[in-house]
Amino acid sequence: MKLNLKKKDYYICPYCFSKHSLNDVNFMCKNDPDVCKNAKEGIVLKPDREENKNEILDSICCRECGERTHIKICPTCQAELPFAIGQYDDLVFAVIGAKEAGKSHYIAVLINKIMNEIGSAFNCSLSAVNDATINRYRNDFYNPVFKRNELIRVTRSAKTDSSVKQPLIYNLTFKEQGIMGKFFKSRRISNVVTIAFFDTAGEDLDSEDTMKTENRYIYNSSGIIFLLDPLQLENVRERLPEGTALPEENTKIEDLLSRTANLIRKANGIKMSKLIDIPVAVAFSKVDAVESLVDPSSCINYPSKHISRACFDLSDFEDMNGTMESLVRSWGGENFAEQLSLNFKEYGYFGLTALGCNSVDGKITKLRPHRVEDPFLWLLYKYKLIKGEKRK
Ligand SMILES: Nc1nc2c(ncn2[C@@H]2O[C@H](COP(=O)(O)OP(=O)(O)OP(=O)(O)O)[C@@H](O)[C@H]2O)c(=O)[nH]1
Ligand SMILES: [Mg+2]
Ligand SMILES: [Zn+2]
Ligand SMILES: [Zn+2]
Repeated sequence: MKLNLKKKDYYICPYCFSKHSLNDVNFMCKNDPDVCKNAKEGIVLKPDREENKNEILDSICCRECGERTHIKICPTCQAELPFAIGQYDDLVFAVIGAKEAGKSHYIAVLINKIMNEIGSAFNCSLSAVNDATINRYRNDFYNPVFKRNELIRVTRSAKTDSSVKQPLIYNLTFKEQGIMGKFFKSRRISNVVTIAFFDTAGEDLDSEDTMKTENRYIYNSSGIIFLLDPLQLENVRERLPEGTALPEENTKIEDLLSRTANLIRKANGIKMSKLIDIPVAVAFSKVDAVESLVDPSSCINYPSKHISRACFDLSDFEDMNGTMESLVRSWGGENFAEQLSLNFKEYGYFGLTALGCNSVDGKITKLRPHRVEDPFLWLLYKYKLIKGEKRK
């Protein structure tokens, strides 16, 4: 089965997830506060709804100062909406995993990879939709890892730090492949999707109640990247050489998975007899730390060829999917694997490392990301945004 992106006649606010018809959008005047009372007091401007059809209004004029404004505001939560809201399809990707599973580092490295390498291979480009995304990515993700070689700090609970609830929102714009093939790139746009990435604080995934209020994006998501820390698995902890630094034991992965599945079922009214159709990419994070337990000839030790082949390499995926699933099962994740197949229609197993090295005193010793793009490309493939090919 493949999922289809359909043009919608509504939009969903990426902050509060309320659903609105396309003409239900408010504006905010951004004139100099000394000039305009509406701008100074942050008065919400409501356009006349009768007049326009069910399509997104691009701008309106402020009734106080007459300035035209393009700043759109969600009628429910008053957050500033992405400028292209309602014009494109949107995908919400949630990265979940227990505390310390490696979510924040994964997001830091993945977004950098998409910006720098995926674009040229797939004739697309990723651009932040607002300053909040640019600033948050730079300050909380990019700067520590890429500029200061430092570990990112623990993500704080959304209950105490509301910035955690703010997604990183990007437009992924695909350009038409020119008739002359790869060398002459067309500038015509063939597709745009808005992608919101949510980083979650592992501690917020410890109770269904918190998930329901603080992590609404999970049950509204189009794809889930579920990170599994191999260092949390009993069989791995026992087999690693003595003296290996191990993180504290956190939430059991099968508990987190069943909590996630229950939440999605309840919120969307999906019966137990039905499978959930949100694709789930299950990925071992930190595979660098368990290198000694993996067969040296395993596909996990080779880089994936999706980017160099400029397609989703289905043969590589099949190898990895099989290898990783059997590792999950043999390392004590039998129950997890069963639960996954009993709840979700579409899933794949992956293995990756964001850092590719251990850290010493909070410093990243040698940054060497490996296979971080695989789950993301699989999701794009599932949504038919990139094509898949078997090895010839
Ligand atoms: N060896 C290795 N360690 C990693 C890697 N990624 C993360 N780590 C370690 O795991 C710790 C936790 O990583 P985070 O990305 O902060 O984990 P998180 O899932 O965001 O954790 P919370 O924010 O608490 O939910 C880091 O401080 C690193 O010590 C990796 O690729 N390899
Ligand atoms: Mg984190
Ligand atoms: Zn909203
Ligand atoms: Zn004004």
